[in-house]
Amino acid sequence: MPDCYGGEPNHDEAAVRTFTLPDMLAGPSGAAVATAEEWRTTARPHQLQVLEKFVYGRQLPAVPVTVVATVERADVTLAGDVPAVRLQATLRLGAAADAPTTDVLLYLPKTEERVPVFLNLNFRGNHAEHADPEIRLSTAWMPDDKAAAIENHRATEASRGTSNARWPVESMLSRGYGMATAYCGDVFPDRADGRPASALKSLGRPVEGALAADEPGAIATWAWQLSRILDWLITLPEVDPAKVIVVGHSRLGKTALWAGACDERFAMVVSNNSGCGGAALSRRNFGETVAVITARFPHWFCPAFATYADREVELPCDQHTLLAMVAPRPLSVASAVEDRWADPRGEFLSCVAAEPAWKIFGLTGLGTQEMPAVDTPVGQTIGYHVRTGRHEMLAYDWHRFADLADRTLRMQSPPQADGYPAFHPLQAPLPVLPPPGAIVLFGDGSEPQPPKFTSMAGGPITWKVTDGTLVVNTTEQHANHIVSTVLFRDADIHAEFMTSPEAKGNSGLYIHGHYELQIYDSFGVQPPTDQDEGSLYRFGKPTVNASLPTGQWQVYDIRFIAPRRDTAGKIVKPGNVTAWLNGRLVQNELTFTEPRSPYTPYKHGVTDSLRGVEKRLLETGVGPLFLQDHGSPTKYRNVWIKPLDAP
Ligand code: GTR
Repeated sequence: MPDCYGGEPNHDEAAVRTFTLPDMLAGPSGAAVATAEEWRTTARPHQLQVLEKFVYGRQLPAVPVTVVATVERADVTLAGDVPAVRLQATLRLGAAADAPTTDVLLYLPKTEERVPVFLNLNFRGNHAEHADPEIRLSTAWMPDDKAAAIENHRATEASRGTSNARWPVESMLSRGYGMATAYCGDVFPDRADGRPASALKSLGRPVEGALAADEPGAIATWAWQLSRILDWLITLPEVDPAKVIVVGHSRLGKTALWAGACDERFAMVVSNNSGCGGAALSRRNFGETVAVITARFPHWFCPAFATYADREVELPCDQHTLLAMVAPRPLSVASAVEDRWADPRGEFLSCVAAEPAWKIFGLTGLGTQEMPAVDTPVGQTIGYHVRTGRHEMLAYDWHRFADLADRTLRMQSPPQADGYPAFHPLQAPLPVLPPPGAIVLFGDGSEPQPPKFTSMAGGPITWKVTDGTLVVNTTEQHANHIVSTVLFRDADIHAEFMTSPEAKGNSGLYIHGHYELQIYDSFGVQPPTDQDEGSLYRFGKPTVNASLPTGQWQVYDIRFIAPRRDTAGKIVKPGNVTAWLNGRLVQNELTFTEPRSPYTPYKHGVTDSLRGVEKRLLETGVGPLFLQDHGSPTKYRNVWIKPLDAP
């Protein structure tokens, strides 16, 4: 059946051909490289050239960037009382008389610190991205578009804010990110005959007549625009120059990937629904094809790409090669389940195929080969999700990009000093499979095993196992905690739990019986305190409120580094804890000393058995995990401990 564009794309998974992908780790000799050093020096440059030659065209040169007149700065308050600084600048790209200009709009959160910034190109002008009436109205050519109130190829006052759903400035600023954008049409009007009006002319490239096979097109020109905006962004004192993230949706997602491949100064790269010629594998004949895209948009790629129409299997690269260019930097790839034209599975498989480029750096990319369920983000240094709904870039997607940036660029500094492996736990899909070396205290219900816990008196537990979950059996004293039979000093701890509305869902992971990672119904509480979920109780509030509502499965992953004590039992080196809750980093190497809770099981409901446990703990630093009874029938499953040392 012909699609709305007149092509005949396949949308039947059963009709997808089998294919072999070219080895993206291959260097110029054809042999695959095995080390990060060889990748950087031989294979990566070679593969980048292959992408230039066959897909996007030669990279365009850097040119001097100057601000026309002055940068306009204004203090503003955005919706929801979000204080911000708005910057608008017109940048001249190059010194040539006909050098193009581009208008950049940037919102920054109000803070003394340098901030990470998301930079994206937009489709309809900066004024369309946000309703702020002070945003300069673009005067550039635009495709006619009723929904964006564009008439006779020009924006109108009614165009303001028409793409707002795609640019959630307020919530990203609240998370500490700056947001920068510019109109792609400033450097290449998006139409088949846009070339003569593009920046290519000022760069000395041919704009008419037959073009060489590797002549850059619109995508390469837009990617060049992104790099020039980056040249300027990193000069701003408010911007963290090592944390600029390039983002793009659809054709501009293809562009973001190419910009990130060509310019390693982009600290992270985000592709949203980029599809064919973006994240999706070309060899998979599903949705848009090379034939369709190069016929409809002959100006996007270099001429060579079109010659692979209907012979994608002969391409010397595929789109996983493009994704691999991002390694070892974080990469986020987002699909939408109804956006079959962009081939969500092909985008996911491309991430899977690119994984070896992260592995070579000792990093986990996706860490899974299984396509996740809808709205279930997966991955470590590569983040992937497929959202409910159609071809769009929504707040949900942006929050997933920010989650990845939070984990990788911002606060992520694994406790290297202890010599333990990086701590980027996989928290989806649930239940999570235990990693090698994990000792399962209670499983996910698939293989029933007796829980590896005792009562506080050292006898059998009275908590019930119901439908494969372990449910707190709460007693009047709220001291019917259970005690793991597995002892550890430093460890990674994983627990999945579901709170009940009773007694505010109170429970907790009581590590060594001294330090409690709080479990509590804290959904939506702002700001969360050091007694809310995600806190190390009475030591530190969570960095964000990552708590989910009662009745939903939640997941904690905790890296616990025990305090060290001298022979008199005095702490000589504080402990520290890093914790992830529901995909968010909630504690980042928080240090702690002597326990502060008045309710520790060694004080509250103490037994002879526990006196012995505490004595050994103070002498050796080794102790159990307690699951807390605090009056609420919290459910647990999939609780494991991965000891990090063998004291
Ligand atoms: C479509 C095109 C896609 C995608 C999209 C967009 O028409 O077929 O490859 O790029 O446009 O950019 O919105």
